[in-house]
Amino acid sequence: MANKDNIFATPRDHVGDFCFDDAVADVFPDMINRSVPGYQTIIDTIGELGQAYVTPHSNVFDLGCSLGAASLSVARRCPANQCDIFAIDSSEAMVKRCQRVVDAFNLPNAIHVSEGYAQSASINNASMVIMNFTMQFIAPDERREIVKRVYDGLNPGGIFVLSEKVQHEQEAGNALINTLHLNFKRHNGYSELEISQKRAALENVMLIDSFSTHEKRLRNVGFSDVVMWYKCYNFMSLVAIK
Ligand code: GEK
Repeated sequence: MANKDNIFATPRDHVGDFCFDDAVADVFPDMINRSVPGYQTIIDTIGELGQAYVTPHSNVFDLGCSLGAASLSVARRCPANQCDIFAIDSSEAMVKRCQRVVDAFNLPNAIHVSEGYAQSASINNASMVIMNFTMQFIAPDERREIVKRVYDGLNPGGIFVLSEKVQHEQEAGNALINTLHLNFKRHNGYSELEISQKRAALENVMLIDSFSTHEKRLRNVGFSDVVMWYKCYNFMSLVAIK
């Protein structure tokens, strides 16, 4: 069973910025499942998209892979030896555990795990690039450049799966989706203290855009279509097609 996330359960005098350290990596599956509505559906669908779009002898990049859930989903769904999957994360704690997870399975497609920044990943011969809730942790002024690099590294017809927490552009609607998400977290057993301390920890670290900001950025670098295939409260997943 996954370790329970109670990182923010006790009162803190000072809440520092959130970081992906050993404590977070140890409870990550529980944390993300109780915080992101539909996380497992998104992971399963990423595998299904891989099955449909990954072409023979191409590369797949999973930028901000954490423990490798999206990479594993693609590795399992694609025909054997179809692709090389590069799972990259900037957190040493995540990468160490991700490597352990990958080593524990005999997978039909290779997953190469490495520590690094999405900003400097060398993306080439890609039929699929995944950023599953990673862009939101990257400085807003660096986002366009990453999207451009993803576009340039994709083969024609390749896809970019971008999942993000988003804000609604009008205040009333934004309050509505935030409240629904808050209730989702309460329902999943997070206390008011945990919710408020985590919110404070993420305040300077997770900076979210609206759907239209993402869409404009993707179209601006050249993606021919942008499909929002998933949305629940303030979480969405897009597929941008080259
Ligand atoms: C999943 N995709 O389970 N470059 C690379 N990695 C980064 C960067 C960066 N610049 N900044 C943050 N990260 C995963 C879930 S979690 C989402 C992704 C969440 C990494 C960070 O270390 C963490 O592992 C991941 O992005 C974000 O499908 O915690 O809400």
